[in-house]
This record gives sequence, structure tokens and C-alpha cells, in this order.
Amino acid sequence: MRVLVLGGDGFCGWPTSLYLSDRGHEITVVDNLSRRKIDVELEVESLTPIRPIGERLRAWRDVTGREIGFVDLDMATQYDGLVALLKELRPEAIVHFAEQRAAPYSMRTPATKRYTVDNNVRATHNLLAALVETGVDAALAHLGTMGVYGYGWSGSAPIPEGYLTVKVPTPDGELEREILHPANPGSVYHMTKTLDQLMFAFYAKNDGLRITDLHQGIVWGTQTEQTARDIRLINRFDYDGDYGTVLNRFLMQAAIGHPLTVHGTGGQTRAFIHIRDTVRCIEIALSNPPQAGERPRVLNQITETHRVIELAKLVADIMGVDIAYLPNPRQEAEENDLVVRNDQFLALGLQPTTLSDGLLAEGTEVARRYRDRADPSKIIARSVWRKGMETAEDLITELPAKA
Ligand code: NAD
Ligand code: USQ
Repeated sequence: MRVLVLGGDGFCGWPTSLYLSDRGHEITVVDNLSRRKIDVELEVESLTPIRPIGERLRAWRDVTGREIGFVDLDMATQYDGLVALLKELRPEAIVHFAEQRAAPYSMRTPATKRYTVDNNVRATHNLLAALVETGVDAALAHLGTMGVYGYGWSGSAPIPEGYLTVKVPTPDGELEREILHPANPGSVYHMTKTLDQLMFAFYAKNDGLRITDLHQGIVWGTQTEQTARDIRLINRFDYDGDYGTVLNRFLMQAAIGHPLTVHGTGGQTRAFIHIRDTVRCIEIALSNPPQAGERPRVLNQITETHRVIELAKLVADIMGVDIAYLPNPRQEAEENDLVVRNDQFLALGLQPTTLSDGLLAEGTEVARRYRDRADPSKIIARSVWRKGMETAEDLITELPAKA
């Protein structure tokens, strides 16, 4: 397939681009490199030494002989360029990763709230409008999030895949209807994904666009088989308080001898998926699109759920580090249960890569190799959900000597 990977320079997009290229698909990456620019703004870098996009693509050609195209385009502001690109390439499939994805960054300042909404909502809407304008009938897979459902709104009832069956009382008796699961976002970032869902529902109904919305859990891990083939292909590893996600942060913290930063009691339960399964899920989704006229297909892209404190204890036991209980900078429940259905991916052939000591050790190994690149002052999460919320002081100011 001719595939456009929007946001293909990012943490999920880069390994997906390589995986799909390796599988023989013809890939063009579209990215405005905004994620790299946010690193400059936050004065932090990926723990792993990611190479500039041009070098990455040359390395992939050196290693495999395969070409991946690259277009530097802002999906949110360069609509005409997007239309021209779709007309020129006429992709058969599109993967849409191109959004600002950190919940803490989206809550940091009024400017980052507004940027997140402007960027994400406009990028998605521009894409949908451009598909209609050009008549390109591509299978579109968008990366959504488990956070659209909230975490545990329905108690112990498993979270269904996108739609909820409800009974509507009418004067003529009860009607059974399937509706989009109620949106219950916990951050401005997650709110943009709930807005995306409505746009998908409308464009599928009105214009027959073929859309799959992948409600992904927290991605962990760094390398895939493809990114590990050459140092120049290495994937990014975010560890800072805004972009670092919980399990990768714990692995990095353990690797440098930093206490594990549990927010509150660590009672939050979340859904997880390893980066190697992310890339497989994308190919499965692109190969099984809905038909024109069908509502968007929603798949929960997760393989397991864990409570944050249990993950911390697991990593602490394996690595012999302490756990630090810190004030929670987020507005979230002290504790939640989360049961999630993921039957569709399992039925479509996904064989889940679940948490194991081996994989945790591999994650720590990557972090340990690049530990000298870490800036300890960037570890504590300081973007708060409401003005005045307490945050922790730095737990260490210098990197401890190598064990
Ligand atoms: P990332 O920030 O590493 O990658 C996103 C990429 O999109 C970046 O390279 C960025 O430069 C690009 N981009 C952003 N806005 C753009 C625009 N307007 N035009 C062109 N390019 C733009 O994020 P990621 O971790 O790879 O996440 C990718 C997608 O998956 C996001 O939509 C995110 O919401 C979703 N997701 C991620 C996770 C996770 O744990 N990382 C979990 C669930 C869902
Ligand atoms: N947490 C800690 N300590 C830390 C970091 C996080 O206790 O050092 C806690 C948070 O308070 C939260 C949980 O861990 O309760 C998860 O936080 P996270 O930063 O790992 O994940 P989140 O903010 O939800 O966002 C990430 C991605 C986002 C994606 C989402 C999927 O950044 O793009 O949409 O995971 S999900 O969580 O399933 O909604």
C-alpha cells in the first residue's frame, strides 16, 4: 500500500514508518518536526540520541535499500499543501499520529492549552476536509487514547470498544441504541481526542470516509526490531515530567538510581501496550478498514492494565531502587479500577507482548546506556492541573555515580 504516516518522526510514528516500510509498503512521512521544537522550548532532549530526520531516512536506505519519503508540512496550518500532497500521492492508507500528545504539556500554561487545541483539532479537521475535497478514498487510522473514556467511569463494567448500548425511553416503549461512549477527558490533551471522535463520526456519516480510531493505552519500550538495526535509527525516549510516560520514566529513573516518582498513592490503574505491538496493531488496522458508509471502527489498542504503584514495586524490586511518594500534580482519582475490552485486535491476530522481567530489563538497559544524557532537574513533573497545586522539589541534583 501507499501509506502516508502523519507525525512519522515521533515516538510511535518513526517505528511504525520503519515497520511498514520493512513489510513492503511505500511510505511517506509527513511531519512539521514540532515535537523536536518543543524539546528545545522545554530545554530537554530525548534520552536516546535521535538523529535528524534526513539522517534517519538515509540510514534506513543504507541498511535496507528502501526509500521513505519525507514532507515537512504543518497539518494544522498548511491546508493547501496537504491537498496538493494528497492529489500527488493518492495514498491508499493514512496513519494520523500528528498531534500534541502530552497531557501535562497541555495543562502547563494558557499558551500550551491553546496550542494543543488549535494544533490537534485543526490538524484532524484539515485532514478530513482534504480527503473529501480530493476524493482520496484512503483507509484512515487515527491514534486516539483510552483517556477519552475516563478511567473507570463505569466502575467494574469493562470499557467497550468505542460504543455503548443504551436504552432510550420513548412514549412508544424503549429503544435500544448504540452511542459513542460518553466522553470523559481528564486533560486538555485528552479533550482534543474526544473532539476528534465527533469529527470522525460526522465525516464517516456525511462523506463515507473510512476511519478507524485506535484508542491506545500508554505506550512503553523504546526499540523495535527495525529501530534497533542501526544506531542512527534509534527511537526517542522521553523521560521528562511533561512527555515521559510512567513506565518508561520508572525504567529510566531506576537506571540512573533516582527514586521512582509515584504521584499520590499510585492508585491509578491504566492500560498499557509495548511499542512493538503498537506498530503491529497499526498494520492490522490498515488491513481491516471499515466500508464506506459504516460508522468509524473503534479498537482499544491495549494489551494489559496495571496500577501505577504495582509497576513501581515491580521495577523497584528488580532494580533495587526506592519509591518516592510525591504530591500529585494532576487532578485525578486517588484510585480507580480499569477493565478494558480488546477483543477486536485479538480476533484480528494480535499476539500481545506483555510485561515481563526480560522486557523491563531491556528498557532499563537502553536507559542505562544513555544515562549521562539525563538532566535530573527535568525529572519531577511540575505542570499542574490547577493553579497552586503542590509539586515536589528535585530529589537529586546531580547524576549519581554509575553503579
Ligand atoms: P510524538 O509527539 O512523539 O509524535 C507526534 C509527531 O507528530 C511528532 O513528530 C510531531 O512533530 C508531529 N506533529 C505534531 N503536530 C503536527 C502538525 N500539526 N503537523 C505535522 N506534524 C505534527 O507522540 P507519540 O508518542 O508518537 O504519539 C503519537 C500519537 O499517538 C499521538 O496522537 C498520541 O496522542 C497517540 N498516543 C500516544 C501514546 C503514547 O504513550 N506515546 C499513547 C496513546 C496514544
Ligand atoms: N504518573 C506517576 N508518576 C510519574 C508519571 C506518571 O505516578 O512519574 C501517573 C500519572 O499521575 C497518571 C499515570 O501515571 O496517573 C499515567 O501518566 P502518563 O504520563 O504515563 O500517561 P498519560 O498522561 O495518561 O498520557 C499517555 C500519553 C498520551 C496517551 C495516554 C494513554 O502521553 O498521549 O493518550 O498515555 S491513556 O493513559 O491510556 O489515556
